Amino acid sequence: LTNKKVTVVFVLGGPGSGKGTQCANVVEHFGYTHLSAGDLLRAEIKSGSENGTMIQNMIKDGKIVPSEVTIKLLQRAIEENGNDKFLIDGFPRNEENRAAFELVTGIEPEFVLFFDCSEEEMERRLLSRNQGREDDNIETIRKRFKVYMESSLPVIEYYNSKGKVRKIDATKPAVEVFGAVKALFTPLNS
Ligand code: UP5
Ligand code: MG
Repeated sequence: LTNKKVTVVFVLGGPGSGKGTQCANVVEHFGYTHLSAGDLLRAEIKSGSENGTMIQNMIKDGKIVPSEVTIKLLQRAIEENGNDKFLIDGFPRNEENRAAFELVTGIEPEFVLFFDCSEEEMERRLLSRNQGREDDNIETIRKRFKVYMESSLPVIEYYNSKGKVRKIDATKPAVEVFGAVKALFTPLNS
């Protein structure tokens, strides 16, 4: 990423913690552009790209797609968009994602929104989502939880050590969760 100066907030948390739901609220109230790494990867599968089959297999298995693929999609989305503030949802998912994104784009997050939710509640949400996602079956959900614990939590710990994590209790109803989210964005945008 070359000249464009952008503000980025990483939105992290386990599968089904409510990242997408809350990002939609932030877009509506604060004018950010929402970039879900998972949505970009799913769009890439649909577009019939050469990487499509590889991405599809990895998502079905709950694995983390190689960072060059995800970073390219995020970078393109940022460059093509006229906005200068972005919510990056569901990325970085491991230490390598984090380091590569920083190296390639030079972007450091303003802060990291962390949706903390019990696994029991996340599982319940994913199993009742019914939007035809190929990874919303109990077998893949268990794999996603494992990858989250092993690879993604360390990224949150890294940012926590830098004082950048804003932790939200995401087990509560969505309206209450947004109350807490709103309080974090309001001082930045008024
Ligand atoms: N819901 C939301 N909030 C609620 C609340 N407070 N109370 C009750 N219900 C609530 O919400 C999930 C469901 O819960 C919805 O039905 C919602 O209405 C309800 P949602 O907002 O969709 O949660 P979210 O955290 O976005 O869940 P998602 O399933 O999208 O999270 P994942 O992190 O698992 O999925 P993502 O799309 O980011 O990634 C999918 C896969 O892509 C990964 O497993 C991986 O294989 C791959 N991937 C990469 O390889 N690299 C990346 O960088 C990103 C993804
Ligand atoms: Mg999501």
